[in-house]
This record gives sequence, C-alpha cells and structure tokens, in this order.
Amino acid sequence: MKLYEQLVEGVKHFTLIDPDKSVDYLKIAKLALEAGTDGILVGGSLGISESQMAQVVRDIKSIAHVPVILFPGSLSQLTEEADGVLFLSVLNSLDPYFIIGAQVQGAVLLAKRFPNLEVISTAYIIVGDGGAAGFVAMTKPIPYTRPDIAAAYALAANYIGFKAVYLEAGSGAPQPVPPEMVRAVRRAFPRVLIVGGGIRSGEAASAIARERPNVIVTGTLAEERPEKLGEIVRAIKSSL
Ligand code: 1GP
Repeated sequence: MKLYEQLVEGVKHFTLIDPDKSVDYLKIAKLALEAGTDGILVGGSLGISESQMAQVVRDIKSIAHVPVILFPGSLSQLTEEADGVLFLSVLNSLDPYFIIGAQVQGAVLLAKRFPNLEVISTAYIIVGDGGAAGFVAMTKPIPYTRPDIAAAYALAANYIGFKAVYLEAGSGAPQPVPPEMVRAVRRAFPRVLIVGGGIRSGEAASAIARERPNVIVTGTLAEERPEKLGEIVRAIKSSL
C-alpha cells in the first residue's frame, strides 16, 4: 500500500525524531516502537546534513516495521532511504522562500536524485509562536484563540490541492493546538490532517484524537520522557 493511503486510515501516533537534538536516536526509536507508535518522522529546524540524515534514516529503517517519513526543515534533509517525504510549504510564512522558494529547489533535487521517494504535498500551518519552526520559517503566528483563521488556511490548502495539512504548535510548545482549532481545520480539510507540538499527556492527546485528525505527533516527549509514550498511544487508540 502506498504511504499516503496508509495515512488516511484511522488516527495514528507518529514519533518525531530530530537528529540534531537526539544523539541517542536509535534508543528513542526503539522505545517509541515498543510503545506502539505507528510511524516515525525524521527532521528538524536546524543543523542536519544530507549524509547525517541518510545515516539516521537508514539506521531507524533497520529496526522499524512502521513507515519512516522525512519532515525536512531544509534542503539538506532529503534522502531516498525513507518511505516518503512531507513536501512542506509553510502557508503562513511571510517569506516566499518558505512558501515556494525552497520547494522549487527541492523539487528538482527530488526529481533528479530521489525519484522513488513518495512525495506528500503538505500545507504547514503554524499556530502561536511555533517554536524553532515558527522562528526559522518567519511565520505570522495564528493566535490560539482563532480557529477560524486556521480553518481559512486549511480551506485554501484544500482548494489548492495539498494532500495533507500539518497543524503545528511548534516543538516544545507550552500548549498544544486547541481541540476546537483541530475541529475547525478537520471540517475544512478532507484529506490527511497531522497535528503536533506541545502534546505531553494522554489527556491532551485524546482531546485532539476525538477531533479525528489522521496523525498526532509527539517529539519532545520521546526525548525527555519516553516512558510516557505508551500512555499517549493508548489514549489515542482508546478515544476512537
Ligand atoms: C514538532 O509537532 C512536532 O514539529 C512535535 O512537537 O516536540 O512538542 O512533541 P513536540
């Protein structure tokens, strides 16, 4: 089955591994797999080279029975070792480079060097200050209190034809995206919806899961409190 078709089914839990932050990425991947995670995203906002990315993905693939997907913060984070790539456009960036500039360069790289990588066009919508992603991608933050604005972006993503929306509060965000905002975006966008940033408890994960996104991502938790990952995975599964 193609990766995209797997993402459309149910509500899954994905673990984000940032090779720049996690020296122990294989240990984190193992713990996440034991906890029942459904997929692994690899990427980060800063400091990852192409060779490092290829090595990290190869290592994780050697132990993972779930999809391993690139979540690139820059052009140097592409490799054909993965099962696919979230081809991100930061819709609420103020800098055209992050909306279409990097994508034009990335598209040529993908076509010439990595033609077998499954590409999933993804509208990246950043809420609040968005942590490092929000800062690096020069975003105009969507306030937590304005689900209607997030939904308007998602509606635009739908009409433009993106295959996925990633609603992002930013890695390590003090608060996750509010469930009301996930609900509004879910109504506006009929394809794959990914939600992440600041999710640290089973309660927060199940409140979001009840709004039926397709993927819920945790990253910081896997690095700082991997023993809690099982709780998150169970909370998602039991709220379905
Ligand atoms: C960041 O959405 C992901 O891109 C995960 O965020 O690290 O806060 O879990 P956390």
